Amino acid sequence: MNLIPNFIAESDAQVLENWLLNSTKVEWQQEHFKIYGREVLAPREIAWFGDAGLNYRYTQLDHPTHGWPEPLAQLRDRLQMEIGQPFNFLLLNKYADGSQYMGWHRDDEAGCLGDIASLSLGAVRRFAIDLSADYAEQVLRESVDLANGSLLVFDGRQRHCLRATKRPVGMRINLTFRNLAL
Ligand SMILES: O=C(O)CCC(=O)C(=O)O
Repeated sequence: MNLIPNFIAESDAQVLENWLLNSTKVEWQQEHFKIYGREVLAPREIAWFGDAGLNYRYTQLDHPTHGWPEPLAQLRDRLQMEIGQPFNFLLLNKYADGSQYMGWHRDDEAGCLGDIASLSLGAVRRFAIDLSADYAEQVLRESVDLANGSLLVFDGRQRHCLRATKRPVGMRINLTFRNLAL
């Protein structure tokens, strides 16, 4: 896991956040999941982009892609150059306040290869990851506070989550660039 605190400048983070909130190209939606037969509303909103013709299917839902709008294509190009791996899919998460979160999970479905590059915009939120080796007796959890403009590169096969908080925090948007096996 590698944290780069100021991957993008505050002013660029603001421009990107405004675009993500206002562009008609970004279709935010709150998904429903079925858990033990019950319909549950996800405690966040999502949007997604990727190379035309892909479909990231997880939690039994399809996420088809139709290409990259300009500001996101630029960011993907920079990440590919600096991290040295391809990214063909982007999942965005929007947390309205501290009550919204992401539970513990792994991103190993649908052939997600290599590392995930995760850019944070807006409120500081705590991310936790379980770095324990498979079958280890000792649980090795690490937490990191993700601030505006920071980039976290991590292995999506390791369990991770975004904590809820009772602190009065504002909105946060998270961009997770991924490489799906074709
Ligand atoms: O919002 C975050 O930083 C976590 C996102 C995440 O866990 C995911 O997209 O898989």
